[in-house]
Amino acid sequence: MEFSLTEEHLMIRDAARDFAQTELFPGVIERDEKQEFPKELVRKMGDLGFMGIMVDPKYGGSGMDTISYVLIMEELSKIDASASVIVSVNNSLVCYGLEKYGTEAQKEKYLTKLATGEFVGAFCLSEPEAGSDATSQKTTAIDMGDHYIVNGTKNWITNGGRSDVYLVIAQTDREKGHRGINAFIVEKGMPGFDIGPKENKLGIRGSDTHTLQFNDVKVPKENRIGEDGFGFKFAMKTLSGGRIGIAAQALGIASGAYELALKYSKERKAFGTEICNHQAIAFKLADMVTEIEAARMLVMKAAWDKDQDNNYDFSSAMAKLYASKVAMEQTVEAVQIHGGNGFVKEYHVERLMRDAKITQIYEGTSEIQKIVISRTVLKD
Ligand code: COS
Repeated sequence: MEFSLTEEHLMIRDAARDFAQTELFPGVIERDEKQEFPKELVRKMGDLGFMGIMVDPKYGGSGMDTISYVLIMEELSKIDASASVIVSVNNSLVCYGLEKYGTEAQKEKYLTKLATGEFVGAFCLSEPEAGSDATSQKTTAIDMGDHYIVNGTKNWITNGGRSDVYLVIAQTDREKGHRGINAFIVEKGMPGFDIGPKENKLGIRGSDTHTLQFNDVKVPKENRIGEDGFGFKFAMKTLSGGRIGIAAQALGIASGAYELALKYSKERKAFGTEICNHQAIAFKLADMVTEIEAARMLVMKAAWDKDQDNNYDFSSAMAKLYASKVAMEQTVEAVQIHGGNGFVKEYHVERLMRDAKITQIYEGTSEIQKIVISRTVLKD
């Protein structure tokens, strides 16, 4: 058992904290209000190596471990969960998927640019009728010999209007069920690939979420990822790592709200003393910090499992389930500690509360995580 972070981890965490405070913080309220994608900040995160954290340096990545990834995600998410979801999707759904399962040619062509932040990536699994029920893909990819013809609609796609590379899951052979699903690399601008309107969201409003339309899009065969029929397993394996990123995002949202609440409680006075001196508030802080630390342990365990090459389907599902619950509950508490000010944008906690909700929904709802967890414990 080793609970301490290495010197290198501490340096990485400090660098992410510094970036979040100095670069993300200044415009975060405005970006949330205007639903503005942080284009320039994404470029800066690319320069810092945050867009390809775990990618091998030979493909332009930072070559760091998953512990480093969650440390960065936590720090970014304390300040701006819209920026951190861009990082999470690019790293754990797109870069990881390509590095682990892509061909050398695909890595050369796409991963090298995604890992540096020159390109941004999106992961396209959800459909109007296939969110949790991910095997029910209606999008089709018909095998035409040297290419596929893709038709269908994808929903709620993060980075949807801002990506250069889209990993698209589609059904090639319906008879084969989930074994007839494939994953493809679709490039922005391919004829027949259209980006629909942007969603007007409750939270993570600075991230860019769209419906995507595929009308007879011709995708070369060399853009298929893995063997024929590997697409559903590709999606599941990739999402297991994605869930570690979202769990770390939830942890960051919760700890960001806690830090604000702690500071506020030491400044705000009521009944002749700072409100932290009232047990009603002190006990809330005690619960918050305990819950957040428990979530941190689960997030770190899942990251450690991935770094050790252990199976992390189970630990990532538990980390996401628990950290997202903590994020939702503790951001509500942070608003409560702030009282009337908590309801006002300038105090930041209302945004964190709105941002927390999505962590219980995307990359597998809490109910899906319970399916994964319960199936594992009931398996034998
Ligand atoms: N790694 C590798 N393979 C996996 C896997 C994983 N983590 N999870 C499932 N599979 C495989 C199974 O082994 C099975 O393959 P075989 O039949 O060859 O053994 C196949 O995938 C289908 O699995 P299963 O029968 O369990 O499918 P279900 O339809 O019951 O669905 C859940 C399984 C619910 C876990 C899956 O659909 C899921 O994760 N849904 C949520 C998707 C999601 O996160 N959506 C959000 C979109 S991204 S924002």
